[in-house]
Amino acid sequence: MRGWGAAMRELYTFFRSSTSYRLRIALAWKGLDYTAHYVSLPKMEHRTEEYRRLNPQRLVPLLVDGERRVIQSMATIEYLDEAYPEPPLLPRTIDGRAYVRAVSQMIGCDIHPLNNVRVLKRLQSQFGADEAATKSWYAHWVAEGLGSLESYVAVSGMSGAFCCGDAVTMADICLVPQIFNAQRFDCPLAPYPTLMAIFDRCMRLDAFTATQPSGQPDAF
Ligand SMILES: N[C@@H](CCC(=O)N[C@@H](CS)C(=O)NCC(=O)O)C(=O)O
Repeated sequence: MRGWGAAMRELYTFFRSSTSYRLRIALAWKGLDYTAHYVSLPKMEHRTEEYRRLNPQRLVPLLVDGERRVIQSMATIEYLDEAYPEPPLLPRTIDGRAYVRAVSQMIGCDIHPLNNVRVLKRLQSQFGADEAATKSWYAHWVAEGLGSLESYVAVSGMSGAFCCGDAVTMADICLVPQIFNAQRFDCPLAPYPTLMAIFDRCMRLDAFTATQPSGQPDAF
């Protein structure tokens, strides 16, 4: 184990949360141990006063690293990369970093927020969307987002075994959980051969498989 003692690092996580999965992968990739706290989204544990005191945004994940509390999964991955640089999750070159951040944000800013739990719930409570309508909304934004991402990664000239060359980066850490989400909602994935080839390669690595949703102690 590198870095600070395991007792000083804590992750607030929910097994099915793709943003939590991002951090589980990043921590595993860097060999950083932590104590997990399981926050059930269906039980609304993230909306309790107790959790709000830890994370005013009332979302998972939350990383506590010693004296630091870090929220927002992509900001947290960048934080981990600065605090524990090896192995790196951002490329050394300015072009590589711009590309990895762009891929990550296409997922983290333009796909995931539209399909988040509270957005789907709001569609149902405010507009009366039933399960079929909710699923169709979900599939629409996945198709729109992954379609653009497939084209971008395929023509970028930057990809290799992984999104950026042959090294795992934050981009792959954002991609894999998003594919898990798409699979859970039965979204067709055949139109994204480049992304799925990268996904398959990631899923041969321990950091991605050992941290996947179904293997988490809070999975049901
Ligand atoms: N941009 C934030 C998003 C965090 C987020 O939305 N987490 C979801 C789980 S994947 C959540 O806590 N959802 C609870 C809700 O929507 O009420 C991040 O990347 O950390």
